[in-house]
Amino acid sequence: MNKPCLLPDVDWTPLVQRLRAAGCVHLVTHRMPDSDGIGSQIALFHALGSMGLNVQMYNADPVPRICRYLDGAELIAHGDTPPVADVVIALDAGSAARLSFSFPDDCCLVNIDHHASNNGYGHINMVDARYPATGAMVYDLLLALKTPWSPAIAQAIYAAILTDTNAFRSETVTADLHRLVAALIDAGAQPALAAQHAYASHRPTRFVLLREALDTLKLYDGGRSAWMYLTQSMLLQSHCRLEDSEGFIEYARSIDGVNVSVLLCQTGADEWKVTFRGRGACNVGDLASRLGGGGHRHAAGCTLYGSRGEVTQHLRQNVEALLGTCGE
Ligand SMILES: [Mn+2]
Repeated sequence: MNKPCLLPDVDWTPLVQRLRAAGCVHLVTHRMPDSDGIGSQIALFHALGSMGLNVQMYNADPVPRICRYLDGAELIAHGDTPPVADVVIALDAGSAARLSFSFPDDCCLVNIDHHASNNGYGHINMVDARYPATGAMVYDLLLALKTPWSPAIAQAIYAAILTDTNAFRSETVTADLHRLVAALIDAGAQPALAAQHAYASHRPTRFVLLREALDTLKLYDGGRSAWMYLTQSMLLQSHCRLEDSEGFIEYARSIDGVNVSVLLCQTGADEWKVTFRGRGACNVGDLASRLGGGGHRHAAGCTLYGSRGEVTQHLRQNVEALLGTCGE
């Protein structure tokens, strides 16, 4: 059966032509990579390799635990010195700052991303917020490249889509997306394996941290906003890293009547990584952009500086204003 393209009106031709003329390609995703970034990277790595290109995967940060089972994850290097390449493809990175590298002027920077807040920092920009995941963009790109499919490629793209749709629970899930996913399963993707690694492979210490985080859960704005925080001492005491808190915000988000949820994670003495989730008309992507970050309509984030009290107060005002504009 032919694989269905997800968004047939997207023109991949300029990128396909550039890749056919490429020699060395460097694939990179954002800092603190997630399954969408890593899955996209691995799928494209296998596909471009089958075209005979010299492909390398290199990120600022290591591969998170939940992605290490993917075939090819062991080939992803990390550090501060990216490889030299004539084409650099940034995947799932909403801004150049999220990559943490600067690239030589003579390389062609390709920006493949589905964040609405993406500012088009590449020489070739394939940015489309209609896609549920960057992995789904790579799927359409591979159809345009006409490269052969393998179970490793299908699994990597499946993993990307699974987590970016919050396990097929987001508003971005459509019948066309399910047809795409069916094609991935036909090509060898294993949904149960992906779910096992994404949602049932936590370290026990995560639950020590979760208990701490849930202790901080508070509702404000008449029950329409839910707030949680994590400090560095909580991480230290529970022997956890920031990646162990992946998914904590879903507890705040899952409360009936909550339209905006906020998780503050302390990443430095006066530095806070803020994660937002929105519901209905509450566009937290716009809010995060105004605060110097970015993301999607219902999932976004930013970094703020100050004491927890200062940052919380600033956020409370902004969230209250947002709730005021998006009705019940
Ligand atoms: Mn993504």
